[in-house]
Amino acid sequence: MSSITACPLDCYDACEIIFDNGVLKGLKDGHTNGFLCPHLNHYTKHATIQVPRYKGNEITIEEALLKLKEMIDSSKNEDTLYYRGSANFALMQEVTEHFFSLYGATLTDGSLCDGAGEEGIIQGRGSNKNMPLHEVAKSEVVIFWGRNPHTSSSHLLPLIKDKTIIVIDPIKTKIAKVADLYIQLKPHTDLFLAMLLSRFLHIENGCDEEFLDKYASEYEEYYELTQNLRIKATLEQIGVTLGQVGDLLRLVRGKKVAIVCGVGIQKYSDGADVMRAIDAFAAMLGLFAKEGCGVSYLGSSRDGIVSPFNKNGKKVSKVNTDFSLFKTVFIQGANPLSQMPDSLRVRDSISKVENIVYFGLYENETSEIADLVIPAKSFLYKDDVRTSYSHNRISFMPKVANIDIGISEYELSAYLCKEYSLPIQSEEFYINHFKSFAIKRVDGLMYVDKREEIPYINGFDTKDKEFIFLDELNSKVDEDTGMHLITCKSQGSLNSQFNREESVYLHSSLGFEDGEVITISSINGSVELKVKHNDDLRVDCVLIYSGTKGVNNLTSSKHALSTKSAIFQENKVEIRR
Ligand SMILES: Nc1nc2c(c(=O)[nH]1)N[C@H]1C(S)=C(S)[C@@H](COP(=O)(O)OP(=O)(O)OC[C@H]3O[C@@H](n4cnc5c(=O)[nH]c(N)nc54)[C@H](O)[C@@H]3O)O[C@H]1N2
Ligand SMILES: Nc1nc2c(c(=O)[nH]1)N[C@H]1C(S)=C(S)[C@@H](COP(=O)(O)OP(=O)(O)OC[C@H]3O[C@@H](n4cnc5c(=O)[nH]c(N)nc54)[C@H](O)[C@@H]3O)O[C@H]1N2
Ligand code: SF4
Ligand SMILES: [Mo]
Repeated sequence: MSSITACPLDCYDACEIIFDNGVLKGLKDGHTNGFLCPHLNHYTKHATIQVPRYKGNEITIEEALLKLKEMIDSSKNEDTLYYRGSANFALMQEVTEHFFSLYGATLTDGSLCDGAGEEGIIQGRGSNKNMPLHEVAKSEVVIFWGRNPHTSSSHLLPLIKDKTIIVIDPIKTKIAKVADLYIQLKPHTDLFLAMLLSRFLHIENGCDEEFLDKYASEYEEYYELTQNLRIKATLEQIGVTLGQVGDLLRLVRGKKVAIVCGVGIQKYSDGADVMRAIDAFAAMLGLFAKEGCGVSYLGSSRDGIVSPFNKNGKKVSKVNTDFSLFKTVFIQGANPLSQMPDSLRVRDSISKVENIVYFGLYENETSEIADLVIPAKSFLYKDDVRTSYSHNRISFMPKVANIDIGISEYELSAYLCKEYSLPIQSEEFYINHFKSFAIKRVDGLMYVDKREEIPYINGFDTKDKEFIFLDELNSKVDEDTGMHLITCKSQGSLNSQFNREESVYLHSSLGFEDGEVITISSINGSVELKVKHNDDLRVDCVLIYSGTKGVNNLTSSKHALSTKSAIFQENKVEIRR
């Protein structure tokens, strides 16, 4: 018998799946287009944790739950930390937070992902409403600005086949190789490129004045701010030519343009300003409130959904968490020992915790050090509903098969709520609650009811409905000649899940041999990795993919300037034999 479900992974696409006798296939209808990516094509082949264990010894699920309760009981409520990652994006994942919040444990806030960019968007527009996939499909020109669609959003590719493509990325990605215009700028200089583009657009009288007068009337002041940049010197420093600026403006003027941004541009302390400057360029072009135009980034997957769960409580940042302050740390759907910045600090801080609980699917650095390991059920074996941060579909995810291994988030929470006499509704109640936000549109598919298809159609969500431009230039072009760490997503892994990378990628002209082991270091720490040559990189870039063991020894756990977001690419690195 076949059933329809959806991929739960932290991915723009949120594909819909036909589960047919153990085989997963992409749904033909809608954006999934009949294909899945390698993660889901091989999903059932990855070995999962089968049996719970305590201090290395196998135990039953019942014993594991008793142990968990004992650990929670062993200290004051707020001395238990609840730390959830983003491995599974479905809505029922938060039911555990409901328990820990009611119980009075400490929760987390902050972002390891898109937080700085989101903050910049909110500063400018008053909210983060995303240009959905279906609108990108209606554009004539697509600018991939720090997004690598072949790796992280492959279901966008069939939708943009005949469009003009522009790519802005320090790596000559697969999409860059077929682009009409490719700009291989120096990392962490997008703010200046975006400002110069706005300035030249204004000089060429290319701004959409009708739109600006109505929705972004402070644009002349912003133009003045862009005049603080010295044109020739800045272009030289960022690795862009005047010709490229001219070409870009020629390709976008008067066209329906989608600027598709990824997290690559904002893994820096001033990541919010970078995103806001790109938004400002979009505003100067009048790309908001029009069909087929806009800026696509990571919207909120929860936009339009009201959570039925309790989520209040004291919160600490998930970027620089001081684990040592807690007696019990409950980790769900995350691998903080690999994916948080500054791994050496994380390892040291968490080593002081008496009770570390890991609730997940796979063995990894975190399960290795956990005192109590509780296997989760994968999405195939539990009921859920999911929404996306890149499109407006809502997908139902019924349990497609039964399994005796592991426990679902709902089952675990129901047990704990019962033990502590805290209120929890039935699983069916929550699933129906989430389903109530779905509406069937003319194409026969389900969408989140309250999301605008064309964001900001009635103006921005700021006080006077106007876009708020950056009014200060707080950053300078980084003139340090050190090597830039690029740590983006790999094709084979989803962060630290599935087939993880093991190499450092360098331009061959740097003189290191393919296959030799080198040391990469920063002010935070170092890692040894095998070299692989990649001449699609700029010579000043060191590429170590997310999920590579040890990559976060190099990264800083400082927050971005205006929000609690990680800045994985802020540190410069050194390489040596
Ligand atoms: N296969 C696969 N897919 C994934 C993931 C995965 O691990 N693997 N992870 C998922 C998650 S959690 C997320 S958040 C998304 C993110 O997916 P994307 O938004 O695509 O993010 P990244 O891969 O981090 O970076 C994208 C591009 O930004 C470029 N870049 C880096 N620094 C700069 C810079 O300073 N300026 C500019 N202009 N470009 C820069 C990189 O070279 C890279 O090509 O992907 C999701 N999808
Ligand atoms: N150097 C570097 N570091 C990065 C990044 C980078 O680009 N470079 N990217 C950052 C970003 S954007 C993100 S989003 C984070 C991601 O970091 P994490 O959120 O830690 O994600 P994963 O590495 O995918 O680890 C998730 C674990 O969750 C478990 N899991 C999967 N499904 C389920 C489930 O249904 N239930 C439960 N209970 N557990 C499950 C699996 O065991 C898996 O090992 O990493 C960040 N770290
Ligand atoms: S592309 Fe993304 S949503 Fe689609 S199957 Fe792969 S990981 Fe899942
Ligand atoms: Mo992410």
